[in-house]
Amino acid sequence: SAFEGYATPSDESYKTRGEHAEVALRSDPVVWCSAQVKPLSQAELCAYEETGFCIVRGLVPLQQIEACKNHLQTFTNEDQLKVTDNCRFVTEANSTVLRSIFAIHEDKSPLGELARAKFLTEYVQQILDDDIYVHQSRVNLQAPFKGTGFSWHSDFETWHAEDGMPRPRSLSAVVFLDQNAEYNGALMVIPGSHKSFLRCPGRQKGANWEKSLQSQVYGTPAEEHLRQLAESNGIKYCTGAPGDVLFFDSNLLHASSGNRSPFPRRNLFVAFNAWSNRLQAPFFSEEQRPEHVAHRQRVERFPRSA
Ligand code: 6CS
Ligand code: FE
Repeated sequence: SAFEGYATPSDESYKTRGEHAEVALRSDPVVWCSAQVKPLSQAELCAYEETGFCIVRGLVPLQQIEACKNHLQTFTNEDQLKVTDNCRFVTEANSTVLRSIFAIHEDKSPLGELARAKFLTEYVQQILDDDIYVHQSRVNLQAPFKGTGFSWHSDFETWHAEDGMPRPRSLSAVVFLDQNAEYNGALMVIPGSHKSFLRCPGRQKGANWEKSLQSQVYGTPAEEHLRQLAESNGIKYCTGAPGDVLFFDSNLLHASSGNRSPFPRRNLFVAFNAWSNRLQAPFFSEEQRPEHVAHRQRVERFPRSA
């Protein structure tokens, strides 16, 4: 078969990176807990289950947001110029403009503290109904005039293929540090798309992540499948104010246009995985991505009832 030579999970529900693009159904739950009333209400959980995301307005105090932005100013040009292989700083393609800073939750800084804050993790624990840990964290900067955005993708597709995440029992918390508007690269989502699994065409050779973090090619679905889903479900902009937090399922299709505005769009992304769903060998890739992109060793467990 097209998938020979790869480690495979016990079933092949989420096979991808084969010869052909294909639409499959997600075979796992979205909300893993049953009746629970905190912090999300039953109605909010239902909406999350249906759409694949929810936005909690004003969750992070503005003082804390300001401290994070002040700290971001300390990442200077010097850091940008130190960009080398296996480095946690990623620039825009052919540029020294900073695009992403990975493993941000490991810093002893306001950003590191925010990424591990209980008022975030309790939402994630409720939805995933398990102990959790940080699979990946980053700040995406979408610099004024220069941010180039992200192609349509499902995070889980990449995490399964390239990082060996068995199932989509994971989600991202996105803290808006700046106003997120249509004109500065606010995230776009296809509501409900998390219930399909879009098998992506083509198989990368070698270290795909070096390119994909700047501009993704492998791990992007067929345009025809994106069109079908967007036609039936629509596209929604996740706009909001500093301190708002977007929680979205790891299999929700999302993208962002570049930022041609004079305003930055800095967001903190923290991807949480269920403790029971920790990484195995990559399912559809020869190479394992580095620790700062997909944590295997440096994992701190956040217990549910703590
Ligand atoms: O490759 C990854 O794991 C990352 N790439 C994107 C564009 N989103 C999810 C994740 O942060
Ligand atoms: Fe993503």
